[in-house]
Amino acid sequence: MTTAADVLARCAELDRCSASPHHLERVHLTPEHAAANRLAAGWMAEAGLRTWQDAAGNQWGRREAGTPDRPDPGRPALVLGSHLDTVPDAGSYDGMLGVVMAIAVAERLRGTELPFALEVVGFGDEEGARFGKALLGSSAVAGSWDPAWEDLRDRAGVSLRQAFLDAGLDAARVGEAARRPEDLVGYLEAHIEQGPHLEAADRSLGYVTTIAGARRFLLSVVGEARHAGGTPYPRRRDALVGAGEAVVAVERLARDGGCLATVGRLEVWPGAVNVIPGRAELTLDLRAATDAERDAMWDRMHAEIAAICGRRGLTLEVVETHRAPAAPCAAWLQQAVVDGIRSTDDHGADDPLALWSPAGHDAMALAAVTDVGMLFLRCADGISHSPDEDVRAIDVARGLDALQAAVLRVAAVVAARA
Ligand code: HGY
Ligand code: MN
Ligand code: MN
Repeated sequence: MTTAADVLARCAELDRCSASPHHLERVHLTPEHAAANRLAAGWMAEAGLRTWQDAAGNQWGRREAGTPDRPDPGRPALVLGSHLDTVPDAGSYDGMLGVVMAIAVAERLRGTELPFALEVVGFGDEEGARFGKALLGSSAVAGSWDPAWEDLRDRAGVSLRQAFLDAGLDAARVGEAARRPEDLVGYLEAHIEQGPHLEAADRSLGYVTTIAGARRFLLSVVGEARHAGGTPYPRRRDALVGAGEAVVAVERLARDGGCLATVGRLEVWPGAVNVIPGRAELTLDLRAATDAERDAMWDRMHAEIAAICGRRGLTLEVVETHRAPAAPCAAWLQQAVVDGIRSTDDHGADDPLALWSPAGHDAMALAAVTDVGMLFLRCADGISHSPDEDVRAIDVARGLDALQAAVLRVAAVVAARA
């Protein structure tokens, strides 16, 4: 039986599939992504799953309903999984833990009769780190693909369309990755919390009620490059000072307005010590508990940043690079996860902790095509999107037991419907 130690060892093995030997970085449709898919496929096959890579670059495994000796082929599938891509300089568990736990649960249930097929998926791009648009892999599966995304370019200027070709895929065929609602029972994702609440409550596990919808933008502040010595202040249109004032306003508005906004990247041109910056580009990631709160906050932020630029003689260019609606977890799958947690010896397991997720997940894309549920695991100090990401073996052990019990709870519900 696959143990928590096996899961942690596999997450460590996946760390080797990286763009750099010095830090973990694995983005969509790269050789390291292909290597991670091959590793996951090998573990899926060892768990008795048939494996394939879909037209969007996601890695899949499937066992049929019934039992290995008496399969009931072609039944709708319960899908377990998460993502295999990472942010730059990532931790080992955001995404990968959920994929490896899903494979472990499939292996544990190998001989168990199920009224549905069981599938495991490793999505190829949840973070959006390469092309700016997140959830590319799961959006393809949900049938939400936008062909305009194929013109998106990474920082080296490679288009998504070309990246498909480089990976041996064809963007024109991405529609083949879409799944029909009638072929799916639901989707369950185990994921680290990426926040402090489980640790504060001294719990291994929690269940997710809803996943916040994020909007992401690329804001360009345009001024005028001029001589740092010869240009008096009244003649300056300094793009960096304007962008800096905007960054501080973003934090103030979000903090006062109960939202979460982050400027993750700021770039300045021409970037010379003795030149007043003529252009500054900053990314904005904006989230809130509801889409309405998020959208109202964007309107306020946009107006204030525009006013800052106006006062400074700067122009503002706005490109929205990503938008995902908030996704509620289906009540019956929340209940299955609750029952799963209750089956463990977690602290407070008789009354599992409900959490909304400010972090985005593939489940929010899958919610467009099937019901979704999520199991959260404690992570050290709530840290994520950092090499300091860490999980305890006991939490992974309890998570495996809870996910396995949740699958069996779903099986009981589905069997009762028949
Ligand atoms: O950004 C997020 O919330 C997720 O980790 N992609
Ligand atoms: Mn992430
Ligand atoms: Mn994630």
